[in-house]
Amino acid sequence: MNSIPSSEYSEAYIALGANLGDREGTLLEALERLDRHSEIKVLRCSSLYETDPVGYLDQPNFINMAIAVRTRLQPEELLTYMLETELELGRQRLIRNGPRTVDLDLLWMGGITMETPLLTLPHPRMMERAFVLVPLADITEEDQTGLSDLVRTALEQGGGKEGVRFWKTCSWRSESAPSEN
Ligand code: PH2
Ligand code: MG
Ligand code: MG
Repeated sequence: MNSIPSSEYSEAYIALGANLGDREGTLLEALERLDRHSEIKVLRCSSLYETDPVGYLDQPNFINMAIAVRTRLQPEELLTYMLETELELGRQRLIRNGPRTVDLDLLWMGGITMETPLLTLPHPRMMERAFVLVPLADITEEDQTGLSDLVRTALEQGGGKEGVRFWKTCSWRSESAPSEN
């Protein structure tokens, strides 16, 4: 496993999904909680998409989106904070691939590959899922680690955007927005 020098920032990509309760509100609250961490900054967010459930079909439609963050955390530290955030927002794990108030999946982190009992990077199923790829394509243009080409190719070769419908743009303040002071 390769670790990142503790002084270095990396850019990480996270997929978010929700299909119970106030789906959009919960996703935006997750963004706030990630950004509130002193070592995580949310850089960009994709549009929000409404998506047909994949895998386990007898459940409500999801809202899915993706974000890019900058962090000095190690991958497993970031994942641990993501899992804590899921729990704080009411996530329960009852049915595999089943309904959830919020799901935060770490997809890609600075192009590194790793496999531990807790975490595999890149995320092993990300390139097969339109509900991950379509949002991701909104925010990978700036990426310097090869993710943009991988996402574009996977979208061209896979089933395209089937089951994924634009819902609304993300209202998260962008990095370049003027600050208040
Ligand atoms: N997540 C799953 C299983 N199926 N389907 C959609 N549309 N969106 C998801 O986020 C999703 C899913 C397991 O994490
Ligand atoms: Mg998931
Ligand atoms: Mg998950």
